[in-house]
Amino acid sequence: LSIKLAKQVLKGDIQAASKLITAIENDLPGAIDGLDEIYPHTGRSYVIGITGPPGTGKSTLINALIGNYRSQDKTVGVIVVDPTSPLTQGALLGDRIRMQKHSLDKGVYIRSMATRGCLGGLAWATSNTIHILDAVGKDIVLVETVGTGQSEVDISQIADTTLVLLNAGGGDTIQMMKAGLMEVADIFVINKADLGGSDSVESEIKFILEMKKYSVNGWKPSIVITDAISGKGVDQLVEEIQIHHDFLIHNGGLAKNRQKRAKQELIMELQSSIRDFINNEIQEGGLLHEIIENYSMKKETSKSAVLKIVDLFAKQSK
Ligand SMILES: Nc1nc2c(ncn2[C@@H]2O[C@H](COP(=O)(O)OP(=O)(O)OP(=O)(O)O)[C@@H](O)[C@H]2O)c(=O)[nH]1
Ligand SMILES: [Mg+2]
Repeated sequence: LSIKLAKQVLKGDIQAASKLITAIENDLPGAIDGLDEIYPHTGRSYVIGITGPPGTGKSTLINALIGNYRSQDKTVGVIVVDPTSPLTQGALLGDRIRMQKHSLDKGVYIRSMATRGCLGGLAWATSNTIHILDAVGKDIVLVETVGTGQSEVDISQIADTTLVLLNAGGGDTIQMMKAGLMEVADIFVINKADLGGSDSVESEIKFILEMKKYSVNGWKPSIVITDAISGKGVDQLVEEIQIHHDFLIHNGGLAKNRQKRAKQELIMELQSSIRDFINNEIQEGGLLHEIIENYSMKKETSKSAVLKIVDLFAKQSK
């Protein structure tokens, strides 16, 4: 089923994409086969991560960015990652409302993702959702995560360009530094400029950047001031994103980052397959059960037990 869906995704069928994403989210058997089908065809989309403290205007800014990219005739996919799903139904609803303007536009696809049980599951599902939106033909994929420092999804590992949003006042700069967001920003966005105080935050960031000499592979993070509601500064932000994109292309950073990302994805995949194998087979009657029993009765050495288990894992993975 997933392979059939994947083939439709490659033809640009967004409904098939949506179904495949659901299969991934629910970890349905065979979903991996669908991903394997599309993987060779990915790498066209440009992935932009938007993170920052809660309420800084990430969703509102995404709404403005969608407008800008659509006016350039680029298609857009949006993933809103919500690690605390059951508690924030309201927030999800809010995201929808803030991006509502674009909900009827066929060139825009918006998806919220929430945690499903196992650790690392969200990062895995998010990466694969990006692949699916890429394969279905979205030019730009925007990924929103809340940057609290304990976020399950490290956006800078996933995105080509990472935007860190903050506001004037409210101590966002300090919060941001604590959360380790200072290091991940390719572009700092000081949003809610209409409320004033942006200039002093800009000086603060410049000062910290100067002091710490942060640079991501030779890129010196830039700073853009926006008012996401009126859209002021958004054109300049899009320009800065383009400059960063060109920088990455020019020095080979884009390909390098993506290779690094692919390696991490495979490791995640491996970890989750091993975890599933253990969880499924450790119960009574499972393949692992007897070997472990034998080891506990000293009928088996640890070395031979491990070799047998690896062998079983290999057979089962086929
Ligand atoms: N004055 C002003 N308000 C803004 C601006 N951008 C966003 N807001 C408001 O700030 C509030 C939060 O905006 P969101 O876009 O939901 O912020 P968010 O960062 O996505 O929030 P979470 O997803 O809950 O972390 C909303 O009431 C927005 O209308 C801005 O540039 N100026
Ligand atoms: Mg939001």
